[in-house]
Amino acid sequence: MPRVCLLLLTLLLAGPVAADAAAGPADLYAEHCAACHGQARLGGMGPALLPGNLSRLSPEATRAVIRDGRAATQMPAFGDALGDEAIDALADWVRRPPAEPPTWEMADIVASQRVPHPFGSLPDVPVFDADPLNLFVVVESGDHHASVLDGDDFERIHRFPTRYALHGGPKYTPDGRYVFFGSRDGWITKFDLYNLEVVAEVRAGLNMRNIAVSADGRYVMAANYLPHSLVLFDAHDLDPMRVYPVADAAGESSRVSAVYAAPPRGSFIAALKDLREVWEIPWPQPSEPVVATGHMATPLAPRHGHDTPSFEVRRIPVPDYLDDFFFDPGYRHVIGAARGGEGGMVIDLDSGERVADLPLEGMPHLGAGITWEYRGRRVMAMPHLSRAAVSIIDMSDWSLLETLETDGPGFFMRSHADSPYAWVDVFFGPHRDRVHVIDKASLEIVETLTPAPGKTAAHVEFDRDGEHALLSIWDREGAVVVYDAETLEERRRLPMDKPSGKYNVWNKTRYEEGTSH
Ligand code: DHE
Repeated sequence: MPRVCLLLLTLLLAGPVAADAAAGPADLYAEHCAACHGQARLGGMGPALLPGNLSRLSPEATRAVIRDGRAATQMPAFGDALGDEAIDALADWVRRPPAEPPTWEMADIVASQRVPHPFGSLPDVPVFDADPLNLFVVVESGDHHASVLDGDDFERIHRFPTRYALHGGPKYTPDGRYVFFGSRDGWITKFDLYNLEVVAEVRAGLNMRNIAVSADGRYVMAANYLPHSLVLFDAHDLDPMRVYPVADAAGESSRVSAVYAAPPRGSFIAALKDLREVWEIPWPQPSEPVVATGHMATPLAPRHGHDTPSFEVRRIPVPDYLDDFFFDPGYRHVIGAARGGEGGMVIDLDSGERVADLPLEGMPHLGAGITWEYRGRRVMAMPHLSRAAVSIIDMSDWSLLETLETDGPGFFMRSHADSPYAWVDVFFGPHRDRVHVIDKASLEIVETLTPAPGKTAAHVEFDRDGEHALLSIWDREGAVVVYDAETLEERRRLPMDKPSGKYNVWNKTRYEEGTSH
């Protein structure tokens, strides 16, 4: 039974009266919240619960989240289990600063680093016969492991334990040899896919959002919720290079929503959660002497639109907070949305101007967006986290082209340039065991699959040639189901422990249009 369900069951059995009468807020926290948010409120599977991280949440909204849960997260509703009094006390308590303010500074980061296999010390030849560019890494969130699959015959090559609660997509070096994982509690793990070994690890923060790897594979940037920072690493052995405290000119600090690599710009782009700014941080270009690497698989275009020195911050003021965002393929525009907002906005990253508003009510999941060519123009499509719909936007004028009704709100969407179909899951609601297949030419749902009745089906990833689509059965007794991407027939079913995301080396390193980056 999933942990959240166990928690709920315990709460339901305990009942509201017992919870109200017996316990103070610290005890309530220890009993109901600590498993996900950490004993010291520093975050774990759930975010840190400290005043600095709750600044955008009013006291009433804090109570509402505890009572009703939070859409599109693992946060359950405690309204039936805790009485109003207990909820008020808990909401008030998590908004108070802890006796010892948590810190995680450069010295802590340095002390956390371990390098079992320094860069260059392991053989440069894969220990397996499979095509190293068609491997899949599958994150199994049930028992915190990852599997490496051969993308041609779908045999499992290796399975290894990961840090607790990995979240977000692992990121590859451009040659596909190394993959970097990020965990919610701040660990970055570098794994050598040729030798199937963890080669370096470091803890970037206490509560991390995600990581990005520069297009030349030389630098890793980590985005943190706690502390409010970005941290730059040399990718070779994960040596920390620089901590960027994230604050505006007045000293107001912010969590980082996420950081991404923008190869055509030669920079990292970070969106901030509590400040109306986007940060752009360029990495050194090939002509600059600091880059000395044999890993340059992707030629870099010269930077455009700015002349910020390497590793310095260019601040781009934006009209609203960006909780969730997406880039056009040229990385000229960022398409962003605030979680509580009524739509999205398009911002020109060179001028910083808002060039369009997008009519996207119902929490568009922009991070899951994909694009394709449709009748001579590029369109982008995304599911909504609180609406049973997929929106399709014409990127030539940012108009809404189509809204497809689905069987429930979705989380992930996927395609491949060589596939006629886009896949979207139904992640929430009674039909969470269904997945829709959309014809990219007619913009219609042409098939709805139910691979394991009663179990959540989510997150698709294609193989290198777009011939197979792999889908997760998101359950402790789950599986990765391999479909023929053209006939939509099932080819194989590989048992796995709550497989969440799957990441194909070729599609990721080639920035394939149908997948996440
Ligand atoms: Fe995620 C990616 C944010 C909840 C599973 N999620 C991401 C990314 C961000 C993000 C910014 C992109 C990171 C990257 O790849 O570099 N996720 C958020 C949230 O803000 C949200 C809604 C609340 C939160 O808890 O932080 C959230 N995410 C979840 C879940 O509840 C999911 C379903 C289960 C889990 O593991 O926590 C979940 N998120 C994922 C996965 C990806 C992801 C599997 C990678 C998708 C990909 O294909 O790249």
